[in-house]
Amino acid sequence: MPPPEQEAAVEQFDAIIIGAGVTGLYALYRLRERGFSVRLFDEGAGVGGTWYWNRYPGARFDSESYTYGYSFSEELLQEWDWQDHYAGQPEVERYLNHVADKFDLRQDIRLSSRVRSATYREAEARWDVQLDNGLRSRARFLVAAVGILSAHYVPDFEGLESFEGAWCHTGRWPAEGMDLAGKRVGVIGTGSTGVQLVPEIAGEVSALTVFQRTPNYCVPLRNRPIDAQTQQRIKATYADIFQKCSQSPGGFMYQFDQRSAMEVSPEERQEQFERLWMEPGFTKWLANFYDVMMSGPANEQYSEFLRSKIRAYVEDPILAETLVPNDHMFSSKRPPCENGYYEVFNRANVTLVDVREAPIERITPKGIRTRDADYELDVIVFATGYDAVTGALDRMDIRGEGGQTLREKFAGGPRTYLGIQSVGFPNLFTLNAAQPGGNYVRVVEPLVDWVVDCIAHMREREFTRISPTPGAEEEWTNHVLAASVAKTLRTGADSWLLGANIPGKARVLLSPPDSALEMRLRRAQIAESGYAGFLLC
Ligand code: N01
Repeated sequence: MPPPEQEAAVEQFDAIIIGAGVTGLYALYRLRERGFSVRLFDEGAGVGGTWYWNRYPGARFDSESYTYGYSFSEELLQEWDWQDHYAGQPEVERYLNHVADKFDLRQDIRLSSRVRSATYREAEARWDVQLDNGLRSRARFLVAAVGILSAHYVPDFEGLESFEGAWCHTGRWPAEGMDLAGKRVGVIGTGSTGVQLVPEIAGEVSALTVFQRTPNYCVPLRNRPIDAQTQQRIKATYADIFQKCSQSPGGFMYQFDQRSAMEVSPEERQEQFERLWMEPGFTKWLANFYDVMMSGPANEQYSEFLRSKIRAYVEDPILAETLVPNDHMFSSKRPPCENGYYEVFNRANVTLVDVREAPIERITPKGIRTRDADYELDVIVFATGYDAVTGALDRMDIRGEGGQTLREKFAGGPRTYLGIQSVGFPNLFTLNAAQPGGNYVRVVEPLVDWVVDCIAHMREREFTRISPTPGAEEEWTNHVLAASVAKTLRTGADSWLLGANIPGKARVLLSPPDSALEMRLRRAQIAESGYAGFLLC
């Protein structure tokens, strides 16, 4: 217990939110609208979460801007002009700042405020939250809106501290930028981030060395500016756009072609593959034959189609083969959307290093040493991804009933009910573990609405504590574990979704295995039934 003078300085709220990304901002808006007192803390010096931190050149949406924006305010929808079909980071950050200003959210946000610990005080059924600077606050409800991909991961390469040049992780790209002009730059990682970054900087640097461990199926984004007429049409049809998104499994505005790729003639199949190839964004994935998204011959056909596209882009056939994925199938990971990625490897100043063939052994003062060679570099960029979902929770010391830590509880993967709550951690909502993959804001808005309705329901009934039943948690966790070992496309690749990118991390699905649509319907049923599977008292 802190001494009484410190105790008096502890601010009290109905809810504390951690994270000022798209989820946290919306949760703040909704909770305040319902009359709750709220405080939101974020480590960053600005709002935006992912869109604040990921300032690397090329960072951009892979969902259409107008399907990603918030849907809750018609005024916001009508006044905001998206510039690009797939907005770049600066535009998205401007948008989220506009939202924070428009809805007067900043008064309840404390930036540059990293949460160090959160401790559940059983006698009061309240969470005690402490920041790095020692400031403490307390609230009945704790909403962890810490993001799926926010705990950036730098592999533990020996010798990094000896490197004489500059280095950074893409998820911590400095606001003032990195000085890359005329430099010898190494990029480690060829996931969505590396694939966006590489073509943006290739023309600016003197030499670019790309260290690839696993090649991906990258598809052309085909971004373009939104013209005035299209802008008008988008604004007039928002209701229709969001309706379409709400009916699709992942919150995108596309529906699968209900035909199997294998029931049409080879010519018709090829014609559709080629036609979709010329279209923007995820149409190639989500408006394709439905079975392209399932293990089996249709997926094999499409994977082979994409391999042929990669081979056509890259002039040197041996280099092309290094860029062609062979160890996993299309759609087992979210496909990176590219803008000139493959063509970059035809440039004289770009080198591809296959680190599966010759692994990185260490960082030296002058650059990177692989098993086969030394690469002299002025700058190293780590596009090496994230300790997904649990990483951001683990970086805080969250303690529930009996002093149990969430870190221990989630050591074998999240043990939750619906991803939302865990036994032993009452009144804590882990929103980042409850988000199925998909079009982020479309997935998050209904989830936040559900949690805020639940909190309002508790206030109405004068309940002070909510936690899952042990049976509900057990059943859900088993459901996730079963999906984690089932032979599906999703489990067929070593991705962050399974924790497979972090050495020693349990291989378990980190997001609900069910689609966003299924999760929304399931949550609605649970709320209607009086929150079956939860104990409210
Ligand atoms: O991270 P990743 P990301 N030695 O984990 C490599 C979203 N996103 O930041 O594949 C050598 O996918 C690693 O190799 P491997 C999107 O959902 C969206 O790129 O593990 N290499 C891989 O190549 C995406 O899925 C957008 O063999 C090492 C790379 O680093 C998610 O974020 C834009 C290594 C990491 O790829 C994550 O994408 C960007 C090592 N020790 C991201 N460790 C949009 O378009 C790791 N790698 C909206």
